[in-house]
Amino acid sequence: MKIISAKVIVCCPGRNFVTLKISTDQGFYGLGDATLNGREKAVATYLDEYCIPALIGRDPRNTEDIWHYFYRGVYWKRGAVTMAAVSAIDMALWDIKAKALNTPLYNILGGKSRDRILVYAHANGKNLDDTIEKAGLEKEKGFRAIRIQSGIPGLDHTYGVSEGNKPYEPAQQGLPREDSWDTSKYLNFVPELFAKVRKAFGEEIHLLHDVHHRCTPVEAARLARELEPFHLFWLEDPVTGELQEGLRLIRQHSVTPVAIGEVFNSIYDYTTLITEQLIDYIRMPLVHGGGITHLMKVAAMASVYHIHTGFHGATDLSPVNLAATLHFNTAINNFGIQEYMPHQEIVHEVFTVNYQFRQGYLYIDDSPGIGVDIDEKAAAKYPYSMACLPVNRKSDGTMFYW
Ligand code: GCO
Ligand code: MG
Repeated sequence: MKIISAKVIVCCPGRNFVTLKISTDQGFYGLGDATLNGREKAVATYLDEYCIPALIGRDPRNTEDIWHYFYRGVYWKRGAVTMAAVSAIDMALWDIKAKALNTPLYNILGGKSRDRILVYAHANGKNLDDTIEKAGLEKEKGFRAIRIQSGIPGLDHTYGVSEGNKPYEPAQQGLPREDSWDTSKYLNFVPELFAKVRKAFGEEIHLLHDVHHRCTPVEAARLARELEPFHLFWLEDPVTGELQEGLRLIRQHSVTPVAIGEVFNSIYDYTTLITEQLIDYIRMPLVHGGGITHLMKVAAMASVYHIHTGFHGATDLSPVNLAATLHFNTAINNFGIQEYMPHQEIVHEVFTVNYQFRQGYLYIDDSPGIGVDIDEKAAAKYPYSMACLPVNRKSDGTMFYW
């Protein structure tokens, strides 16, 4: 089998997505997600200019060799843009490989370790009461795990909280919005938030929280310790991803489980964290972490240290990534939980999907390959529209992490 062509489809059904479609001489084609929120065109260009010409003529079944060609073989390796491109190639090749064998992707990744995938929902209210109400609505939908984010008294915009009644979407049209931040207001509020949420729902719901990289190690250690009585499923990104040593301080002070890595893109971002057992969940998604070939290795390494997966799954990761991830989660032993933020209806005009939510779990069907298709005519109706993630400043104007 040979790759005869490949193209990048950039579309904006409500938000931007970058999809790679690789076609073969035997009629099979594969899809890969290459979406990097706010930097979509950089990945599209990397694929168009540098990767696609080097893919033509290769046997798509050689996923390991092709992965190393675009990773090890490239002098300027790693980085979010490069790895999103590598991920899309890898995902599309595994899609082809499974379709050629007429079997769902999970079958060639190890078969079924489970029939359903535990997912977590998002409750993001304007304030404490609103957040409890929103969490109640998610519980009524059947979710057994809910991420709790809330507006913080005294701050105008808070990470994770939607505008008005719209679904949460961090990327805004045009140049980045400037948010403002105050760590002490945040740290004083969050323990009270979790005390009330736990009281309202009891112990049977899993609660999660995303710090979104905004604490120093000692602040994060204080937060993790103060949240201990409320038994979080996890505390996410308590410190910035690039500061691996920061996780040591959190571990020394608390047993609140920690998840990290949605902005990671290499196994080398994880080696200290895994081998020193500083974390409990890996979040680096297939779409930004080099696809199935690479994540299989990261997950295997994590499993040696009793660390589980909990992959990033916000709406800026396309349905192609979500479906591929569900196959991956179905097959591996050390699956933990999957983030699930449903895409808006308009997204499904472009992408037809093979997964369904029921009572707290996602179910993937047994169609061959990844099982997601793209309607290119529908995609053409929604051209790219520039949108960026916000930036963040402390209340005195100092540039900060968003
Ligand atoms: C999450 C993430 C997202 C990111 C977004 C950036 O845990 O789901 O933190 O909300 O901010 O995906 O593009
Ligand atoms: Mg996050």
